[in-house]
Amino acid sequence: NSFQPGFVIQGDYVIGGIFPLHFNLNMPDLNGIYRPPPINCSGFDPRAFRWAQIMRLAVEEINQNPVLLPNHTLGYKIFDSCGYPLTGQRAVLSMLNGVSEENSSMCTNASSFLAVIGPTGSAQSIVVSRILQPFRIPMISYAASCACLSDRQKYPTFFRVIPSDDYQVKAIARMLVHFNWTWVGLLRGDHDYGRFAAKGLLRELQETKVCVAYQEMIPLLYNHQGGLRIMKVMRSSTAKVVVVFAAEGEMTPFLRDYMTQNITGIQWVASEAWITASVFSGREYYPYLGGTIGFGIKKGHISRLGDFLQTINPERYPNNVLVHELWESLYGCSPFPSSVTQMPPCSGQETLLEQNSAYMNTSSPRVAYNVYKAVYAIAHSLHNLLLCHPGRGPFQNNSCAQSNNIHPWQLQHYLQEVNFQIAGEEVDFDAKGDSVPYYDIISWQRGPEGNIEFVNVGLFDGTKDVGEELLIQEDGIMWAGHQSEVPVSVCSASCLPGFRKAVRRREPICCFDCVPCDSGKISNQTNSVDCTICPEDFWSNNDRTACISKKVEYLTFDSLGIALTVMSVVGACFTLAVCGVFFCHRHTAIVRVNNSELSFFILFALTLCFLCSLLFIGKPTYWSCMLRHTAFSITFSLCISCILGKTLVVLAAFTATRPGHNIMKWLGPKQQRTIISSCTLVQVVICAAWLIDVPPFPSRNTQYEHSKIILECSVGSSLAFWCVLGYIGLQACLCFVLAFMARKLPGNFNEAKFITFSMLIFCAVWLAFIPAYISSPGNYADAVESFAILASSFGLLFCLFAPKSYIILLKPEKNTKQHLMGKEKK
Ligand code: TCR
Repeated sequence: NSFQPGFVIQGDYVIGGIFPLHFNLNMPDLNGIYRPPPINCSGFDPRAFRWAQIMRLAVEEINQNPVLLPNHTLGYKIFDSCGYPLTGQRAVLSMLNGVSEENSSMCTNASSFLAVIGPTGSAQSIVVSRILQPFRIPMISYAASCACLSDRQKYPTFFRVIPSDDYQVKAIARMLVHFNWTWVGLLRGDHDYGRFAAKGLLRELQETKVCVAYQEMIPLLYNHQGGLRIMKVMRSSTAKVVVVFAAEGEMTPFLRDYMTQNITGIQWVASEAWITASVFSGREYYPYLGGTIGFGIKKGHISRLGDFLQTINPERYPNNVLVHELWESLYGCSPFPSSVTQMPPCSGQETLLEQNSAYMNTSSPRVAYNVYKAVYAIAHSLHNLLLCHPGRGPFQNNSCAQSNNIHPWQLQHYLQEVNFQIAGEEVDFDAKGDSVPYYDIISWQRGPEGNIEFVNVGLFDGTKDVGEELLIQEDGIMWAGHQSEVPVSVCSASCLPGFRKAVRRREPICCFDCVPCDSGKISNQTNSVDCTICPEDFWSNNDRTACISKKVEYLTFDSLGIALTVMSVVGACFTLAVCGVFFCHRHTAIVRVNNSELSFFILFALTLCFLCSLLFIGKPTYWSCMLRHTAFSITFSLCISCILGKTLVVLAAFTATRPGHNIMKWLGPKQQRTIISSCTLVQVVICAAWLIDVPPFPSRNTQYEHSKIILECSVGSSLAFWCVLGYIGLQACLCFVLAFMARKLPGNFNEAKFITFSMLIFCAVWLAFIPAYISSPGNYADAVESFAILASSFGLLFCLFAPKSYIILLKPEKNTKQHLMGKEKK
């Protein structure tokens, strides 16, 4: 056991201290066949030794303090827990057994301890607390932070001056979210601290968008294979940020292997237990650990710390093994060489000045400050206990504790109540024995000599409102790999606007694919879960990032519209020109023979037909829609009626030449007009019925192409539409049949031939029109109809009038009655 000469003080009230003065456990073979040898601790830890010194310092200060505990002295005994539960148990048992330093076989009074300070780790604290419970001895841990220890039912005598890890995991979760590290690895030590902290972090992360890529455990008794296996996982994972809940003990061998494996690019998030471990601050660590960030407990100022620590040296404590070990570990030499150690002898010139050594680093004590606070907490409680007025005490019958026989449980009562100031900071315990949740954010930055410095870059104050707890000064921080930009650790890069997340099967939600939104849907934020449908009359843009109003389309004066216009105007002009020619030559044979009045009618109707096609160009309006089909059908009807009339006349004229037939009597100009107008009238009536009942109307077609609104004329009633076309078709067919019958009739200039031909063209055009019209998209249907009108008009114009015009203009010698009838004379 570790109380060493010079390091024990007797006092009126004795407190015990348990510190992990060594970090290595040499487990003997416990196979039960032979008596197991004692367990050996090795690997001296100067940092823990410093904590023990702080306890001594605090007790000395209190004993010298005339205000705190006047007329009483505090004593202490310090035990080595060796950093393991097993050895922690051994420490507390020997403490309770009261092994005396003079004679180790003699027991002293077990209850001489009023309180215990320590041990460090949660796992040891649990064991120690369990053992102390029957004696109701209160314990104050300066570093056991496991949230599990907040359970007053299980650990009724447990107090601590370190915040519960519940706050730390909350803080780490906030930080991961803050830096958008959504894909992290999680390492933990194999102990209660690591287990509960990892569990707590996973619980905290459940409500965030952070996912844990892997979770690995560093073995308690570190071994090379176990370490390499973890490093393989780390290397193969895409998670660049690794959160580690471990203590210095297992981190040291792990990091040694990590560095020999030469893994870089990992951004460490250190738990509080190793974020201030100065063993890792050497310059060789910087390439691997530089930029590490984590939460450290509050630091404090202990004014006499430096001076006090310097009083320790081998000359002053020649028989103290611990001081020897300190020298050995700090300077690598043995102050009093013996056969046991293989160290070279010390020169005697070694001085404790190095600020960076694990022992003398007094710049910002954190855990050490906790030890200091814990001792003071006991002193203040004891002080309050002794101030008790008889008859007004807190115990049964308002009694007080007897100053010469204080029971530990009486002190516990005062500990629970204690509230005092130390270096301007208030110290007290809540009902669960916990202390205030406050952390500094510490970042490992390169110092002037290339070594690592622990720089304070923010804080986490758990007493603040949600959302305001975390405060980080990010600028100037150098991250892992000496990078000035915050490292990125995501499973999948975030989806840009225009895409949505698609979760991969059997993978965490942080891993997803980005799928572009369908057309008509958009997402305007990064990382959208869904694409939203555009409102009516809106459509997605090409990038799918915004809804834009749909393009409105109709047949306008673009190239197609202009071509149609030109054709229709040219057609109309041609017709008028033919009309002019016929009018000038109205007295010539060819015009007269061929029923000039009807010809003019036809030309007039054809002009209208040409112009009709213009109605299809331009934005459909209420009026233009009504006019479009009706105007064209009536003019066409008129036109074909005239042609029909003409055919009848031709047919009649020749039949009439046979004796006994007086058909011409029935086909005088008057009758012709009647026939024409009645035929047209039928169409007019159909159209009128159509307009009155279900008139065509402008409509918006969004079905054909979703990104466009096509303005078109809905026919209103397709029955009416096809009736109208059917009627024209009927007329045309009739005309064709009659003309066909008359085509063989004699005469040099038999019009019936041309009529047959023109009707053939006409029918061909409109037969072709039907499928084209039905299958034409949107506004092209109008163009098709318009084109059909033009084509059939041109067809009629040319077939009926080109031959005559040719004779009139170019072959006037043939333009005689003799010639026209010539064939008959031959
Ligand atoms: N809680 C750890 C042990 C520990 C520690 C430390 C050890 C903490 N902080 C600083 C050495 C130095 C936090 C536990 O086991 O509960």
